[in-house]
Amino acid sequence: MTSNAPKAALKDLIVCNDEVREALAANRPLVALESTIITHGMPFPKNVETARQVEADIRENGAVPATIAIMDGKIHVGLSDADLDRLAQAEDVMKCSRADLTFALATGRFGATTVAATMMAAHAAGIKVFATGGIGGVHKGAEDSFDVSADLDELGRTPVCVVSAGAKALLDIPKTLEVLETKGVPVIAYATDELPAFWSRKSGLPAPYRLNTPAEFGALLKMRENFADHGGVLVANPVPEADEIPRGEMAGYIDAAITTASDQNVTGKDVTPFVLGNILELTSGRSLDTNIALVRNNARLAARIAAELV
Ligand code: PSU
Ligand code: MN
Repeated sequence: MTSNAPKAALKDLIVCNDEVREALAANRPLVALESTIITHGMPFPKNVETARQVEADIRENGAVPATIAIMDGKIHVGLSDADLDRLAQAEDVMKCSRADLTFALATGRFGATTVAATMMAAHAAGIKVFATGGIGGVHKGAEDSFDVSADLDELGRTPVCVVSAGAKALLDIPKTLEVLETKGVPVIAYATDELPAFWSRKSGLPAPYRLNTPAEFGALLKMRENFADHGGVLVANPVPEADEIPRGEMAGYIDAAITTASDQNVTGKDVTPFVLGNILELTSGRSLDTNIALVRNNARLAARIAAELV
């Protein structure tokens, strides 16, 4: 007789590499990394170079990196150099958010994990801190398209600390903040009063909260563990000044890229990769340099926060 009881927990689908397994067993600090940024956020070969560089940044700051991707029907936590190369160069890698994970796993497809799916995997593996570039959020025009990233729901339900450079400025940031508040997600800027906007240090919006040191984030996350059902925490870490593209300048590129996306009927999960690629062209690659700088900056902070939790 077949039973409807769940057969396996998500953690049974997880394969950790040796370094991650040992770090978990020894309670050493770990930082999860997503893979959509590699496959859908940056062009080859800068994507692999950046992925390796970010792993090195995490190590230099005292933590173990755990890049997450779907391969051969398993959720891989911690990738070998060979796996990272395969992923970065593979042709049709699925962009996997919560809705896509089972399909990628069941069909054995290559899947890159978004913020949402990376949070799910990190939590199942026992990793509390995750570094990314910018989270997905409420898209401009969402009142018509209903395009709201699953990242926001995941932040509302899964207890992982996500270190970002804020929401991507191509989103409707005020609406994104409203949804995060509704879902009970604390949004805390690092050492600034203004919410950063990915490529730019400023968004024109005050940050809901501010903390100034990794130790303060550590204390907050430990407090949060008393509320296990309270979901994630979003850290908003501004891109270093030397690497930013100021908000006024970005606004023109973003508007142009969104207009092109809508003229070409790009919808749904293709919107974010398309707009990022278009902005890269419009800025002759400068947006990519900024993107790399902010991801590295987030990785360093995430490692220092993770070190506070062990
Ligand atoms: N930040 C980047 N590049 C990216 C993304 C974020 O700098 O490619 C990805 C993340 O994986 C994020 C996803 O979770 O875009 C959001 O996509 P969507 O809006 O379709 O949910
Ligand atoms: Mn979407």
